[in-house]
Amino acid sequence: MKNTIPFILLLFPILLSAQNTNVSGMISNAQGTIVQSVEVSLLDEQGQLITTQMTTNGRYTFEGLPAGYNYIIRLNKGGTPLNGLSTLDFVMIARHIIGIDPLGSELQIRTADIDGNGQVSVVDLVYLRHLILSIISELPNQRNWLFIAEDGTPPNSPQANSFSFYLQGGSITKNFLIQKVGDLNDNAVYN
Ligand SMILES: [Ca+2]
Ligand SMILES: [Ca+2]
Repeated sequence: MKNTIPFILLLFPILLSAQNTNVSGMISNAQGTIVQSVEVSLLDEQGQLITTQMTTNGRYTFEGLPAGYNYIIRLNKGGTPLNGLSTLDFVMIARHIIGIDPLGSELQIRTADIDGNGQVSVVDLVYLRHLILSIISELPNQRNWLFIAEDGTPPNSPQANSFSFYLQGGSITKNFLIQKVGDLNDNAVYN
């Protein structure tokens, strides 16, 4: 019994930090505009859904999470697949493929990679053309938006909008950039 109280005092900061283990963040686009109505899901490391919420004023918060585990954040947003897509985007991707006007940034490359296979090719152009001409009504894997973690965490696969991380304790911030797949000139409506 004599040793119990110091032991509890020793544990107290750990218990306190476990209770305050939160993950929160902001979703914005490349222009810095906060983006509403993004569905943010929290999954355990086996991929089982723990909880899901929609962003409020571009922000999500998961509170009171047990520390010392791996988690997955999965992001999604609804809306029409054609949002922001036109022949101008088609031309920009085509010019990249034939080497006239290569796309510069990683964000642009990932935006042009419509089927999400990790490279920009004629296949991506075919999907975009078929969508614009209403030959297809959805992009491959119904993947209309892509997300990039501000802290550089890579997605779990090139196609995935899910990101794994280890929660050590305390509160962490995970902000994400959202971009419409295929929208190279960035004229999609976000909100
Ligand atoms: Ca591709
Ligand atoms: Ca566009």
